[in-house]
Amino acid sequence: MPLSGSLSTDRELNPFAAEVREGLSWQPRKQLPCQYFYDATGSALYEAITVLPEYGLTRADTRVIRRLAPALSARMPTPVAVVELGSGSGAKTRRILESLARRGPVDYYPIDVSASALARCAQEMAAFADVHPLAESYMDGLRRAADARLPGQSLLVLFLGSTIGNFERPAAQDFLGQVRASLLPGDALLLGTDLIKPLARMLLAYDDPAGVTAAFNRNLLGRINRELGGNFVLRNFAHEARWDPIHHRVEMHLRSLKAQRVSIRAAAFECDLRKDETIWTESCHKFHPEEVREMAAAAGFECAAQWLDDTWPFAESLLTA
Ligand code: AVI
Repeated sequence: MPLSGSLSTDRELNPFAAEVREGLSWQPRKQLPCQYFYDATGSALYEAITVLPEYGLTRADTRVIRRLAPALSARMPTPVAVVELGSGSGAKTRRILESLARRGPVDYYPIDVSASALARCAQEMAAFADVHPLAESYMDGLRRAADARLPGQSLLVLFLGSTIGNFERPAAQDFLGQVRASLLPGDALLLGTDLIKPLARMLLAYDDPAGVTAAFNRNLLGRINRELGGNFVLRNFAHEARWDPIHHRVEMHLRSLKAQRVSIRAAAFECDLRKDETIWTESCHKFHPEEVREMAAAAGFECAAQWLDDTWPFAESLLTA
């Protein structure tokens, strides 16, 4: 129950506190926004997830990029600027920049909220491109990079790692439309999407036996405790991954192991959780290759090529404006 304060003012003062309060007041089920997973602890846990044997997504993404880099760079009109949405340290992008750099000078705009990841990225990519790091939201960064475009320069936008799968489907569609609106004919978007695969495989990827994903999920409560003065007792919550067959997504939840009351000082908020009530923390949507092509077409793109990984079904789609 909110104890005080107006939501719009709070959002400006402390967006994290406002979103946590809003999410835990949500009916019929409580939820927390997944973008807050990534504090220093959460980012380190996510790095660990990407090398788990059960989580093949990142390895598949890297394999496909390695394979497509020469063909992709041959297709892009030069000179070219590369804009990466959520670059992290840019490790996967290296191959693409390397290939493009063989054809001429490249401007690279990595966009990420993590200043430390951007600094690492700038250092590592400096050998292949002029790096212009942007610590902004995806769309603000993309607009800024588009505004800085040199005459005759084409734009290649990278949205890798199936991050689009963490958006609700309507939001994903809307996002593609916004990206398209920032591009000109000849520009392109390379979009990574994780594909539907056997159920057991998808669930194990989000509920690994070593418990790394469980720790990643619970860390969201830990972050609320640390940054917002919450009093969540982490051992009172069990990690849960479930498949939603209607929306084609793995959902992550935190199940309350008993009836409990929690309070969050900086959000001026407290709420009760029933035994077995869950807090929905993330959705990881999975796609069919043809669905990606349809979404692209609805956003005004043409799907010029699609590369798939057979070991871990994953698609990289080249969408041209
Ligand atoms: C960042 N994103 C693409 C990951 C995913 O698979 O949806 C986040 C993640 N959550 C749990 N494990 C990985």
